[in-house]
Amino acid sequence: MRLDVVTIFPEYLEPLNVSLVGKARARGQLDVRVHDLRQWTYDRHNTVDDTPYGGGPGMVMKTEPWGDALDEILADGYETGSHGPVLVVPTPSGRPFNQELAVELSERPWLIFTPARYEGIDRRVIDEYATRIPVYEVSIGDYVLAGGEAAVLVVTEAVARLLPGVLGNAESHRDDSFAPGAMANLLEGPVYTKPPQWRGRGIPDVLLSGHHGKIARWRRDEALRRTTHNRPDLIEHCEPSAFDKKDREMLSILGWEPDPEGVPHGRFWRRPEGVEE
Ligand code: 6GU
Repeated sequence: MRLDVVTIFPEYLEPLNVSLVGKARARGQLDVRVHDLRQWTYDRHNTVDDTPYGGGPGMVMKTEPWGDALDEILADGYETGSHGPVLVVPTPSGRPFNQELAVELSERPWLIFTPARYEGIDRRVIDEYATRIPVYEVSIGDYVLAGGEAAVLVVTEAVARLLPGVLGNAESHRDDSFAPGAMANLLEGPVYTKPPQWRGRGIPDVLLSGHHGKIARWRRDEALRRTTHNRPDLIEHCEPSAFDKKDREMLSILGWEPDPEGVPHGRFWRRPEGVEE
């Protein structure tokens, strides 16, 4: 996979030399090219921004540097045999980045990222390239970052670990909490390793029992418990058929009720805190 990143802060992308992504690059599984947007400025001050039409606070990134950068990168890629580029535009107003989108992007041979600073990029740039190649405007969560570079690191790591041969074990993603098509998207429960005692704290007995069935059940119960606590929305959106008899027993203990009157599609529902029957 080829990755191009165009930014005014190339140093911000240094972490792409480290760990999983760095190793994938060293092995030749990822061809990462970070470009300084100011290469495509031609004035004395290397200007990349200007005031917004219509007024308002902040600055907007100018069309010309982005257009020249993207034209040159696309031409270079095509000349050197790359194909099927997509543009990934990090923005807090994008669609939520999730595991499904990570899988979709991991299936493309070439991603071009355009992390912006200031109030974003002049809209005409995105509209122009959307007539040529697929464009994904993505947000990594409901908060505002000062720029898209951190989002590029997030998306790159989520995508790179899905590439064939990048993670050690091909089995490892099937169980990911948010693997598409997982029966139920539950959060994973706690994990433990040696020593068996630490500061007076032991390991749950079941994990030392060697009883694989009981261990699997315990892990599932802990996943249901943690998901109830941290992401109740995931349980509310689950198809009830994702839950077996033992799941339902645990869900009941955790306060969930199956198929209550008035809940669409027969999903699980939990009485809001402090509301009595
Ligand atoms: Cl992709 N960019 C910025 N600037 N802020 C964000 C974001 C992206 N995703 C969430 N917040």
